[in-house]
Amino acid sequence: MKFDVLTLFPEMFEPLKQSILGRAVEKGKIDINFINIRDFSKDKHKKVDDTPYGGGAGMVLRPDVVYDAYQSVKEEKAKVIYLSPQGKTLNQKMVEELSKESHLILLCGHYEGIDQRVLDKIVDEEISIGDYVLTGGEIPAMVLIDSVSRYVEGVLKEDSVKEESFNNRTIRISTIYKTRSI
Ligand code: 4H7
Repeated sequence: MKFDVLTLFPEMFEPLKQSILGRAVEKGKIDINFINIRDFSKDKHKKVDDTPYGGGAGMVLRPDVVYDAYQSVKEEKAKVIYLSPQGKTLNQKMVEELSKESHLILLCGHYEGIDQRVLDKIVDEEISIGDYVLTGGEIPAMVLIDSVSRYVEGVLKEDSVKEESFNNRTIRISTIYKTRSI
C-alpha cells in the first residue's frame, strides 16, 4: 500500500515513523511519501495562498500549485482523498474498504481550504475524521494512514486474528494474538 501525502507541513508527520507503522515502512509493507505543496509554487516568494475564486472570506490554497503537486504523484489507479470537516465521517467500514486500494493520495488543506476548481477536478472522496474543526488536514491524514495500515497484510503481527464486534452504538475492536487478548 502506497500513501502520498500532499501537505504544506511534512514535518508534522514525524509520529508515523514510530512503533508499528515505522516497522511496517522498514519492512516495506507500506510506503509513505510526503510531498511539500510549496515546492510547486512558481512564485519567487513561494506563495501558495490566494483569495477564493468567486469571492468569500479568508484565503485558500492556489489551484495551480495543488494541481502541479498532484501531477507529480498521480497514477491511473490512485484514489485521491481530501481531508475536510465537510467530508463523510470516517468509520471502521470505510477504513477496511480503503485498505483494499493500492495507492492513496491524501490532500491536506490549510487556511480556509483549497480552491474548489482543483478539488472538483482531482478529488475522488472527501473524508472527515469527526465533527470538529482543526487547523489543517494533517492530523486527519495521520489518523487515516494509521487506521488503514492496520489492515494491510503483514503490518500487524503475522499470526494475529482480527475479531470485531459491534453493538448498537459502540464498536469494539480487539486483536487476539495466539495466547492473549489485547
Ligand atoms: C479542508 C477545508 C479536517 C481542510 C477546510 C480538516 C477538521 C477536519 C481544512 C479546512 C480540518 C476533520 C481550515 C476549515 C481551517 C477550518 C479553521 C483543515 N478540520 N479548515 N479552518 N474533522 N481543517 O476531519
